[in-house]
Amino acid sequence: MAVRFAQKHAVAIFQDIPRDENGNFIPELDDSGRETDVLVSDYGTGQRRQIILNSDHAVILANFRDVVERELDRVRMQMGGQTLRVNPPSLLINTQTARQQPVSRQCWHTDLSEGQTGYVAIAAVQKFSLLVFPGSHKEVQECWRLQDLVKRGVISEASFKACLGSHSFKAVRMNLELGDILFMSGHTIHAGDRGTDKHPGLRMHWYVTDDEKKNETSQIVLYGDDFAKRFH
Ligand SMILES: O=C(O)CCC(=O)C(=O)O
Repeated sequence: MAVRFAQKHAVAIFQDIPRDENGNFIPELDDSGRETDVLVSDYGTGQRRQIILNSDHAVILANFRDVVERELDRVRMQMGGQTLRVNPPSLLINTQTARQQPVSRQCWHTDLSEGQTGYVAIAAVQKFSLLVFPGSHKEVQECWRLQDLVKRGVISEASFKACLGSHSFKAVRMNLELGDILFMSGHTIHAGDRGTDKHPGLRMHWYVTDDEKKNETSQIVLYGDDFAKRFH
């Protein structure tokens, strides 16, 4: 039932972030054709899909959700996170028509931006995999700290690049089975993996944040090629 529900109601999520012919990111336009602060996303073949489970969907995987949310709450309290809130989860699914290959990998990103603190919990309803750079939240936070120093004129762009370091990072493929829960900082770099043939890989994502989770996904290419090229 949950697979059929997700196949019917889930909508495509980003796959990558496109650039124009000059290599620049492309701003979305508002109704009057003016550029906004939001960048255009690339949804690829639209096979990675999600639906946010709000109160209208209380019966969808209710027992599974209940068990996981009790665990999330226990972790939240142990982390002293009285101010943190568990946002309604998203149900994710990989779709594939008879003519399509399985979904391909997403671009590297973090789920929360500089201004948002909290963590992400991902629970497998069916087996699936995710690509993660463990510990990369430290690199991301250091990059933001240095970018802030550049913005305030404390260090130069050249010092920023020198301070980023040359160490490169290799992603780890996390294979999750039914009931496994992966916890990571909202600033950990990761990507949805390529899919498995004819397998929906149903999974649920929760954001545990100080404020209501808004769309704060940050693709790491936005921090500059010098930062992004170290993660592969
Ligand atoms: O495919 C997945 O489970 C990962 C999706 C993801 O990381 C995201 O949409 O932020």
